[in-house]
Amino acid sequence: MKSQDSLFITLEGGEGSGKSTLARKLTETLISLGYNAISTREPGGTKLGNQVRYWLLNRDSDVSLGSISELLLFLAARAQHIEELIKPALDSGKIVICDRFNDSTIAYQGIARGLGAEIVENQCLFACQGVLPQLTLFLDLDPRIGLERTKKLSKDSAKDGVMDRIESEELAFHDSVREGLRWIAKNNPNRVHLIDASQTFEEVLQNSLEIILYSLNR
Ligand code: Z5A
Repeated sequence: MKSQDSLFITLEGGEGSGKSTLARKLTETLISLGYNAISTREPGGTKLGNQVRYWLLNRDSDVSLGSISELLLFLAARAQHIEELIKPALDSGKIVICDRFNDSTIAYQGIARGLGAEIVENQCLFACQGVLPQLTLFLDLDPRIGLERTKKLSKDSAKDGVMDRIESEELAFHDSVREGLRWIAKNNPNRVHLIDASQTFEEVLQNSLEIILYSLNR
Protein backbone atom coordinates (compact mmCIF):
# COMPACT_ATOMS: atom_id res chain seq x y z
CA MET A 1 0.00 0.00 0.00
CA LYS A 2 1.33 3.49 -0.91
CA SER A 3 1.78 6.07 1.81
CA GLN A 4 -0.64 8.84 0.88
CA ASP A 5 -2.55 11.82 2.19
CA SER A 6 -6.31 11.45 2.30
CA LEU A 7 -8.28 12.89 -0.61
CA PHE A 8 -12.00 13.62 -0.69
CA ILE A 9 -13.34 13.33 -4.26
CA THR A 10 -16.96 13.86 -5.30
CA LEU A 11 -18.62 12.85 -8.57
CA GLU A 12 -21.42 15.05 -9.85
CA GLY A 13 -23.66 15.05 -12.93
CA GLY A 14 -27.22 14.39 -14.06
CA GLU A 15 -28.99 11.03 -14.19
CA GLY A 16 -27.25 8.43 -16.30
CA SER A 17 -24.08 10.51 -16.70
CA GLY A 18 -22.02 7.52 -15.55
CA LYS A 19 -21.15 8.44 -11.94
CA SER A 20 -21.88 5.06 -10.33
CA THR A 21 -19.97 3.14 -12.98
CA LEU A 22 -17.08 5.59 -12.70
CA ALA A 23 -17.02 5.46 -8.87
CA ARG A 24 -16.73 1.67 -9.01
CA LYS A 25 -14.05 1.58 -11.69
CA LEU A 26 -11.97 4.42 -10.18
CA THR A 27 -11.93 2.71 -6.79
CA GLU A 28 -10.86 -0.62 -8.31
CA THR A 29 -8.14 1.07 -10.38
CA LEU A 30 -6.77 3.14 -7.49
CA ILE A 31 -6.64 0.04 -5.27
CA SER A 32 -4.83 -1.87 -8.04
CA LEU A 33 -2.29 1.00 -8.15
CA GLY A 34 -1.67 0.55 -4.40
CA TYR A 35 -3.87 3.35 -3.02
CA ASN A 36 -6.26 2.91 -0.11
CA ALA A 37 -9.56 4.01 -1.64
CA ILE A 38 -13.26 3.52 -0.90
CA SER A 39 -16.43 4.64 -2.64
CA THR A 40 -19.78 5.62 -1.25
CA ARG A 41 -22.88 7.47 -2.45
CA GLU A 42 -25.54 9.98 -1.47
CA PRO A 43 -28.10 9.58 -0.26
CA GLY A 44 -26.77 6.42 1.35
CA GLY A 45 -23.61 5.12 3.00
CA THR A 46 -25.20 4.61 6.45
CA LYS A 47 -28.32 2.95 7.86
CA LEU A 48 -30.00 6.34 8.22
CA GLY A 49 -28.86 7.35 4.71
CA ASN A 50 -30.40 4.22 3.19
CA GLN A 51 -33.70 4.78 4.99
CA VAL A 52 -33.77 8.40 3.89
CA ARG A 53 -32.94 7.24 0.35
CA TYR A 54 -36.08 5.12 0.34
CA TRP A 55 -38.31 8.03 1.46
CA LEU A 56 -36.70 10.44 -0.97
CA LEU A 57 -36.53 8.36 -4.12
CA ASN A 58 -39.13 5.62 -4.02
CA ARG A 59 -42.19 6.59 -6.03
CA ASP A 60 -44.30 4.03 -4.18
CA SER A 61 -43.49 5.46 -0.75
CA ASP A 62 -46.66 7.04 0.67
CA VAL A 63 -44.63 9.73 2.50
CA SER A 64 -45.44 13.13 0.96
CA LEU A 65 -42.51 15.54 0.69
CA GLY A 66 -42.32 19.29 0.11
CA SER A 67 -39.14 20.92 -1.21
CA ILE A 68 -37.90 22.06 2.21
CA SER A 69 -38.46 18.65 3.82
CA GLU A 70 -36.68 17.09 0.83
CA LEU A 71 -33.68 19.41 1.34
CA LEU A 72 -33.49 18.74 5.06
CA LEU A 73 -33.66 14.96 4.56
CA PHE A 74 -30.77 15.05 2.06
CA LEU A 75 -28.80 17.09 4.61
CA ALA A 76 -29.66 14.83 7.55
CA ALA A 77 -28.40 11.86 5.54
CA ARG A 78 -25.24 13.83 4.66
CA ALA A 79 -24.45 14.88 8.23
CA GLN A 80 -24.70 11.26 9.38
CA HIS A 81 -22.69 10.03 6.40
CA ILE A 82 -19.86 12.44 7.25
CA GLU A 83 -19.85 11.59 10.94
CA GLU A 84 -20.11 7.82 10.53
CA LEU A 85 -18.16 7.08 7.35
CA ILE A 86 -16.52 9.96 5.44
CA LYS A 87 -14.65 11.73 8.25
CA PRO A 88 -13.28 8.53 9.87
CA ALA A 89 -12.09 7.31 6.45
CA LEU A 90 -10.36 10.62 5.66
CA ASP A 91 -8.86 10.74 9.17
CA SER A 92 -7.32 7.31 8.53
CA GLY A 93 -5.70 8.55 5.30
CA LYS A 94 -8.06 7.03 2.73
CA ILE A 95 -9.17 8.35 -0.64
CA VAL A 96 -12.96 8.71 -0.45
CA ILE A 97 -14.94 8.81 -3.70
CA CYS A 98 -18.51 9.96 -3.11
CA ASP A 99 -21.19 9.67 -5.82
CA ARG A 100 -23.02 13.05 -5.39
CA PHE A 101 -22.59 15.59 -2.57
CA ASN A 102 -23.22 19.32 -1.93
CA ASP A 103 -23.21 20.39 -5.60
CA SER A 104 -26.19 18.07 -6.24
CA THR A 105 -28.08 19.71 -3.39
CA ILE A 106 -27.33 23.20 -4.69
CA ALA A 107 -28.29 22.24 -8.27
CA TYR A 108 -31.39 20.09 -7.53
CA GLN A 109 -32.88 21.75 -4.43
CA GLY A 110 -31.34 25.24 -4.67
CA ILE A 111 -31.67 25.85 -8.40
CA ALA A 112 -34.07 23.34 -10.03
CA ARG A 113 -36.54 23.28 -7.09
CA GLY A 114 -36.05 27.03 -6.62
CA LEU A 115 -35.09 27.16 -2.93
CA GLY A 116 -32.13 29.43 -3.77
CA ALA A 117 -28.50 28.50 -4.42
CA GLU A 118 -27.03 30.68 -1.69
CA ILE A 119 -29.34 29.61 1.11
CA VAL A 120 -28.91 25.94 0.18
CA GLU A 121 -25.13 26.29 0.01
CA ASN A 122 -25.16 27.75 3.53
CA GLN A 123 -27.28 24.85 4.80
CA CYS A 124 -24.84 22.41 3.17
CA LEU A 125 -21.91 24.11 4.89
CA PHE A 126 -23.67 23.74 8.23
CA ALA A 127 -24.37 20.01 7.61
CA CYS A 128 -20.76 19.33 6.55
CA GLN A 129 -19.01 20.93 9.54
CA GLY A 130 -15.88 21.65 7.48
CA VAL A 131 -15.63 18.26 5.71
CA LEU A 132 -15.67 19.38 2.07
CA PRO A 133 -14.46 17.81 -1.19
CA GLN A 134 -11.00 18.79 -2.43
CA LEU A 135 -11.73 17.56 -5.95
CA THR A 136 -14.96 17.21 -7.92
CA LEU A 137 -15.40 15.50 -11.27
CA PHE A 138 -18.51 16.85 -13.00
CA LEU A 139 -19.73 14.45 -15.72
CA ASP A 140 -21.48 16.85 -18.05
CA LEU A 141 -24.13 15.30 -20.31
CA ASP A 142 -27.30 16.33 -22.13
CA PRO A 143 -30.11 14.97 -19.87
CA ARG A 144 -31.85 13.52 -22.94
CA ILE A 145 -28.93 11.11 -23.37
CA GLY A 146 -28.57 10.44 -19.64
CA LEU A 147 -32.27 9.66 -19.12
CA GLU A 148 -32.21 7.29 -22.12
CA ARG A 149 -29.23 5.45 -20.58
CA THR A 150 -31.07 5.20 -17.24
CA LYS A 151 -34.28 3.94 -18.88
CA LYS A 152 -32.35 1.32 -20.77
CA LEU A 153 -30.49 0.27 -17.60
CA SER A 154 -33.72 -0.14 -15.60
CA LYS A 155 -35.24 -2.16 -18.46
CA ASP A 156 -32.15 -4.37 -18.61
CA SER A 157 -32.28 -4.89 -14.84
CA ALA A 158 -35.92 -6.00 -15.11
CA LYS A 159 -37.27 -2.89 -13.36
CA ASP A 160 -39.50 -2.41 -16.39
CA GLY A 161 -38.31 1.11 -17.15
CA VAL A 162 -39.65 2.49 -13.84
CA MET A 163 -38.00 5.80 -12.89
CA ASP A 164 -37.57 7.12 -9.35
CA ARG A 165 -39.32 10.20 -7.90
CA ILE A 166 -36.66 12.70 -8.99
CA GLU A 167 -35.70 11.01 -12.27
CA SER A 168 -39.31 11.27 -13.40
CA GLU A 169 -39.34 15.11 -13.19
CA GLU A 170 -39.91 17.06 -16.44
CA LEU A 171 -37.01 17.49 -18.85
CA ALA A 172 -36.91 21.24 -18.03
CA PHE A 173 -36.06 20.29 -14.42
CA HIS A 174 -33.09 18.19 -15.58
CA ASP A 175 -31.95 20.97 -17.95
CA SER A 176 -32.01 23.35 -15.03
CA VAL A 177 -29.94 20.90 -12.92
CA ARG A 178 -27.35 20.76 -15.71
CA GLU A 179 -27.20 24.56 -15.95
CA GLY A 180 -26.86 24.70 -12.16
CA LEU A 181 -23.94 22.26 -12.15
CA ARG A 182 -22.26 24.19 -14.97
CA TRP A 183 -22.66 27.41 -13.01
CA ILE A 184 -21.08 25.77 -9.93
CA ALA A 185 -18.18 24.47 -12.09
CA LYS A 186 -17.60 27.95 -13.51
CA ASN A 187 -17.51 29.47 -10.02
CA ASN A 188 -15.19 26.82 -8.54
CA PRO A 189 -12.52 26.28 -11.22
CA ASN A 190 -9.88 25.05 -8.76
CA ARG A 191 -12.06 22.27 -7.36
CA VAL A 192 -14.48 21.26 -10.12
CA HIS A 193 -13.24 19.60 -13.33
CA LEU A 194 -15.79 19.31 -16.13
CA ILE A 195 -15.59 16.05 -18.08
CA ASP A 196 -17.51 15.49 -21.31
CA ALA A 197 -19.62 12.44 -20.38
CA SER A 198 -20.76 11.84 -23.97
CA GLN A 199 -17.31 10.32 -24.63
CA THR A 200 -16.85 6.56 -24.34
CA PHE A 201 -16.65 5.25 -20.78
CA GLU A 202 -12.95 4.39 -21.30
CA GLU A 203 -12.23 8.03 -22.24
CA VAL A 204 -14.16 9.34 -19.22
CA LEU A 205 -12.22 6.95 -16.97
CA GLN A 206 -8.88 7.96 -18.46
CA ASN A 207 -9.60 11.73 -18.09
CA SER A 208 -10.73 11.18 -14.49
CA LEU A 209 -7.69 9.11 -13.53
CA GLU A 210 -5.30 11.71 -14.95
CA ILE A 211 -6.94 14.43 -12.85
CA ILE A 212 -6.91 12.32 -9.66
CA LEU A 213 -3.31 11.11 -10.06
CA TYR A 214 -2.16 14.68 -10.75
CA SER A 215 -3.90 15.79 -7.57
CA LEU A 216 -2.39 12.92 -5.52
CA ASN A 217 1.14 13.56 -6.78
CA ARG A 218 1.11 17.34 -6.43
N1 Z5A B 1 -30.31 14.23 -5.24
C1 Z5A B 1 -30.82 15.47 -4.91
O1 Z5A B 1 -31.85 15.90 -5.45
N2 Z5A B 1 -30.15 16.19 -3.97
C2 Z5A B 1 -29.05 15.76 -3.34
O2 Z5A B 1 -28.50 16.45 -2.47
C3 Z5A B 1 -28.55 14.45 -3.72
C4 Z5A B 1 -29.21 13.72 -4.67
C5 Z5A B 1 -27.33 13.91 -3.04
C6 Z5A B 1 -30.11 10.09 -6.52
O3 Z5A B 1 -30.44 9.09 -7.37
C7 Z5A B 1 -31.13 11.19 -6.82
O4 Z5A B 1 -31.15 12.11 -5.75
C8 Z5A B 1 -30.73 11.97 -8.04
C9 Z5A B 1 -30.36 13.34 -7.54
C10 Z5A B 1 -31.03 13.43 -6.24
N3 Z5A B 1 -31.80 12.25 -8.90
N4 Z5A B 1 -32.36 11.47 -9.53
N5 Z5A B 1 -32.91 10.71 -10.07
P1 Z5A B 1 -29.57 7.81 -7.67
O5 Z5A B 1 -28.41 7.75 -6.75
O6 Z5A B 1 -30.48 6.65 -7.73
O7 Z5A B 1 -29.22 8.05 -9.15
P2 Z5A B 1 -28.26 9.04 -9.88
O8 Z5A B 1 -27.24 9.61 -8.98
O9 Z5A B 1 -29.08 9.99 -10.63
O10 Z5A B 1 -27.45 8.08 -10.79
P3 Z5A B 1 -27.93 7.13 -11.93
O11 Z5A B 1 -29.20 7.49 -12.59
O12 Z5A B 1 -27.81 5.78 -11.34
O13 Z5A B 1 -26.87 7.43 -13.01
P4 Z5A B 1 -25.27 7.44 -12.96
O14 Z5A B 1 -24.77 6.82 -11.72
O15 Z5A B 1 -24.78 8.79 -13.27
O16 Z5A B 1 -24.93 6.50 -14.21
P5 Z5A B 1 -24.52 4.95 -14.25
O17 Z5A B 1 -25.51 4.13 -13.46
O18 Z5A B 1 -23.10 4.80 -13.95
O19 Z5A B 1 -24.71 4.70 -15.80
C11 Z5A B 1 -25.98 4.63 -16.38
C12 Z5A B 1 -25.89 3.69 -17.61
O20 Z5A B 1 -25.08 4.32 -18.60
C13 Z5A B 1 -25.23 2.33 -17.31
O21 Z5A B 1 -25.87 1.38 -18.10
C14 Z5A B 1 -23.79 2.52 -17.76
O22 Z5A B 1 -23.20 1.31 -18.18
C15 Z5A B 1 -23.97 3.47 -18.94
N6 Z5A B 1 -22.82 4.36 -19.17
C16 Z5A B 1 -21.99 4.90 -18.24
N7 Z5A B 1 -21.06 5.67 -18.84
C17 Z5A B 1 -21.30 5.61 -20.16
C18 Z5A B 1 -20.67 6.20 -21.30
N8 Z5A B 1 -19.62 7.02 -21.19
N9 Z5A B 1 -21.20 5.93 -22.52
C19 Z5A B 1 -22.30 5.11 -22.66
N10 Z5A B 1 -22.92 4.52 -21.61
C20 Z5A B 1 -22.43 4.77 -20.38
